Order: sequence, then structure tokens, then C-alpha cells
Amino acid sequence: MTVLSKSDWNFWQENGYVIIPNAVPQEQLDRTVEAIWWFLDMDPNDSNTWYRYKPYTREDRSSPISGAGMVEMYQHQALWDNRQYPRVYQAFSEIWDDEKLWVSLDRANMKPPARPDQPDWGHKGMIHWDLDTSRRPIEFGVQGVLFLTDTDENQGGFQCVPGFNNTFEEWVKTQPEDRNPNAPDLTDLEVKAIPGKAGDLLIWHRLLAHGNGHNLSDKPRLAQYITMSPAPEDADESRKARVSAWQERRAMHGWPGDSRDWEQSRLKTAELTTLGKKLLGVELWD
Ligand SMILES: O=C(O)CCC(=O)C(=O)O
Repeated sequence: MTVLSKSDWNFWQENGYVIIPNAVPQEQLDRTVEAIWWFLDMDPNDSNTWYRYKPYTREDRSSPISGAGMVEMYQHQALWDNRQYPRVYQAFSEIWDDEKLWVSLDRANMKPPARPDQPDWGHKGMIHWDLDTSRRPIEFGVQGVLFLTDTDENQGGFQCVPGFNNTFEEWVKTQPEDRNPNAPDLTDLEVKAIPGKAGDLLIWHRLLAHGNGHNLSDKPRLAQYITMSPAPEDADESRKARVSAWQERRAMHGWPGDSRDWEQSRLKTAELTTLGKKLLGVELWD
């Protein structure tokens, strides 16, 4: 039984993203939400605590959260349970038509509602690519986000220019030489907020310009980023780096990370299933 239906594939082709409902069970979503509040030392029932940190900046990394809501938590058991959940894996293996995958060691998101008395938290949203679109070839790749709670259109969640991955090469011919290769000029492009239900896994094509929006609701936006890609062969150095990040409960090199080291000092290393071990790389696929 496949996870993606014929109509999912048609939707994917047309829009550059697809939503897999009920990707993980509700108990796992609950545990992940709880883990985020724990990590941020915030009370889900007291909205005043949601603004307790200033967002981190390039110069000052002392906070565990960015203005766009990036939560610097990477190795919690709850995050791993979602990464190693078979339905999540199956969705990515169908998209790639490959069973030997590695999972990203990515973080979570908590974007609190914009509030006039909290000017540091008015992030209006962004649209970008996580690749340099001036380089060729642009290889196929995907990114993904798991909705941890129901998320309305105005709640600061995932947004994109649907189908833009299909029209990109034509569009780029109309752009100036010195355009920003990491973010499109949005003139004539239509950004759409994509609402979803708790447990939806949204997978998007990496050439789809995307980001998250302005949270104009009264609820926080909560999500976990998960993607997978074919496990590289002869990649012993990356394998070692991934295994150490998991064992030591920290971000991979190059990610902002948590200067408080909460995961390192307060958590045990996450337990992995056989699938989880292969997705990390501590066990080989063959
Ligand atoms: O928060 C989101 O849903 C989008 C995140 C994003 O832009 C990214 O992971 O590159």
C-alpha cells in the first residue's frame, strides 16, 4: 500500500508540494509540542511566557529561538520518534523512489502571535530558497515540515508560491542579472499560506520558493522540520558527524545551535529503532 495516491502525485506535479495527512500518531505530536515548551521554558497556557526571549541574531546567539520561530532543539526523543516513524519514511521513499535514505537532523518551530507590545516578535514572514538558484545544475531535492497542531492560514505557518518550481526557468529569464539567487522578487508572484491539520506532513520541492508567514492569530504556530535524501555512499566523515551530533545531543556544525546546551546537559541520547539507525547512518543500509 503506497502513501501517495495518484491524485497526490498529480497535485505534487502541479504545485510542487504535497500533504500527507496523519503522518504520525497524535501521542507523538503531543510529546513533541510538550518538548518544545520544555525546551523554551514556556507555559503553553500563559501567552506572556511565549515572548520571554529576544530572538537570536547573527551577533547574539544567546537565545534558543529566532524571530522566524526557529527553535534550536535537534535531538530530543520526540523529534527522533517522528523522524523514524514508518509512514514518514515511506512518504519520502516514494517521493525519491529510493529506500536507502538519510534523515535531516533539523529543528522545530514555534512562532508566537504578533503582538503590538512585543515588537521583537512581529516577524512578517519570508519567502526564499535554501539553495543558490544561480548555480546549475539544480539537482532534485525536497524539504518537509510536520504540522504539530492545526494551523490556520493566518497563523504564521508554511507559505509558498505554488507551482513556482515548474515555471522557475522561464521566470528567471525575465529577471535582472544581479537578482538575489536566494530569494525571488515577489512582483507578479502570488504567495499562498498553506493551512493544515495536526499530523500533516508537507513535503516540498526545493525549487519552490517558500517560507513561513506573519502570525496574526492568537495561537502559536508549532512545527518540526523533517526531510530525507538518498544516503550517500563513501561518506564516512558525514556519517561520523551525524552520529556524534545524535550521541552528544547537539546541532550539526553550521547550524545556529543552542548556546545554553539544554539538550546536551538535560537529555539522554534518543533511542533509535532499526529504521532510525539506518536513517541516521549509525547502521548501513546494505
Ligand atoms: O516554517 C516553515 O514552514 C518554512 C521553513 C523554511 O522556510 C525552511 O525550512 O527553509
